Amino acid sequence: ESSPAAAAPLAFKVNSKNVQYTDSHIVADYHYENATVTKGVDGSYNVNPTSIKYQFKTEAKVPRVGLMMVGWGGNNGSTLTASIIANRRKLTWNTKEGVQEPNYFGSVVQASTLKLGVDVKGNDVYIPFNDILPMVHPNDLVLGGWDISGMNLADSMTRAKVLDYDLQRQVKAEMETLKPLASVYYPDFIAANQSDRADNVIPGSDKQAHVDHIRADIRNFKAANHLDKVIVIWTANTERFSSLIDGVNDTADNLLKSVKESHEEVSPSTVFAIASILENTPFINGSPQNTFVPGCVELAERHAVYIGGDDFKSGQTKVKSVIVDFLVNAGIKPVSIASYNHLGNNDGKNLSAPQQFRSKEISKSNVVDDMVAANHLLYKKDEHPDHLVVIKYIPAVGDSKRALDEYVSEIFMGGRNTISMYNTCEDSLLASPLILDLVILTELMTRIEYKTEDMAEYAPFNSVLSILSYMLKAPMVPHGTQVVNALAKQRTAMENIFRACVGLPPQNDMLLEAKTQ
Ligand code: NAI
Ligand code: DG6
Repeated sequence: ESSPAAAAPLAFKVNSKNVQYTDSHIVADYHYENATVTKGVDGSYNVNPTSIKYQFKTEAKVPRVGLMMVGWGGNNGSTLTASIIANRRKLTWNTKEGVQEPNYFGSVVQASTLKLGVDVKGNDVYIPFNDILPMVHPNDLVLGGWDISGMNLADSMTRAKVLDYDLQRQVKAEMETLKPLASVYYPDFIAANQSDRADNVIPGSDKQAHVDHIRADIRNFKAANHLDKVIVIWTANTERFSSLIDGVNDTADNLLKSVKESHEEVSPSTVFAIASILENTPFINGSPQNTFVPGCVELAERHAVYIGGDDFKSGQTKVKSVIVDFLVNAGIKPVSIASYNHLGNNDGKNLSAPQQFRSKEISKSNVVDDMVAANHLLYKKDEHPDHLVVIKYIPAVGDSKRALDEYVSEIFMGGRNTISMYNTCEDSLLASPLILDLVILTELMTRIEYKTEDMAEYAPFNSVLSILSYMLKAPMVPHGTQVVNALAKQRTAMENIFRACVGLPPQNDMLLEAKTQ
């Protein structure tokens, strides 16, 4: 193994007895304040404030990290690769608007800021999000991955038709040297219309051999590139859901047995997840299918490996998780949400098949449940707005997805408010930065441990990384815990957990300094 890169100087230091900086770690004492609520027999609530003492320990040295993408030759994979090369080499390119410089817009970690505190005059002070704790820079990621299509990354980029020609031209030679590893292909899981891409597949139908093959790929990639860590992300085609069958994928042992027996319900994405977990490598699912069958989650927990999913949350759903949150918190009652999409890229082609569309329909449909459930003044128990999701494939629009949404809400005294939205964007330019955020934050989480007063040793967080929810349409959470879809809450959770790691209290916007002058 290579030695980690030298620790970069920290962007700030917190002057507090609760925070210690050692040569290798940031150690912070933190009081987690909450309130436990119980309902009395008369219907009134009893509220008991709680305070739990945590200690967070963060390894400060940023390691050398590899990102392996499953579906590397797709629109997201090729776009992200070309964009990282352009950023690394500080390339500029001509467009009809003028000269364009590379950036990481759309990445929370790279292009957003976070409030650190207030200055002596009470004005907010913001830092880059990635200064809150030491994080990997995308330019330093070593890229690799698999695809059932054997095209090199330059040809994949041309096929994707996402980036401007003048940029493609400049990264072509480097991209030509990049070729995806052969992958696991079970035709039954993705649309039949994808079969003509599948010219780069691992032979045979022995699923145990496939798991072993992918494990060896991860090990070899790590060794060849002198990496400290690898993160694997699924950005391949949306698969159909796997059937959940007792004895097949319900427990970790049954799932491993099903792999040995090459059971038909073990999907390619689950093969990749199992291989990654067994290699102690975090695995993120950027597509909607149920890769993380219960046995796979148990396997991750058994090996204490981080997993996260499901389905990148790029445009329509992100807006939905803002708008519905705003309406419901304004006391306005959404009664119907109709969401139409049409797009012409390979993702749209794959989603034109009913079973793959169904996976996406499910992940796009459950995104307002928590916001609705939070307001019992507007909604009765189990009442929901009507919610429809339509996706159509129109080749001519390519990667430029169109999303049309109509929100109808009930307002004061029986009135109606209709909000209509039309959103056009290159889908892959929204999704690619999310891959970076997911990978960078997952890697950071592998360097954070916690301890409460009744724990003798530090421990990692739960294997299911719900802190990634901001980037995911159907966020996975630890078993039995609540899902949060509201975008603002998801962002606040990220900020406050990272602030806790440097001994800072949760964000608040009270501005009492100003209000009590
Ligand atoms: P794409 O269709 O351009 O790329 C997918 C790639 O996966 C293709 O190159 C295909 O050959 C490959 N592939 C299929 N099965 C494979 C397997 N078993 N192993 C290895 N490679 C395999 O799709 P795109 O646009 O890059 O999206 C990727 C995934 O991300 C899709 O599932 C999509 O639904 C999901 N997603 C995309 C968003 C976006 O805005 N682009 C947003 C949310 C999710
Ligand atoms: C059309 O819905 C195709 C999908 O793959 C979406 O583009 C993707 O899931 C993004 O969805 P959203 O709702 O996050 O914009």
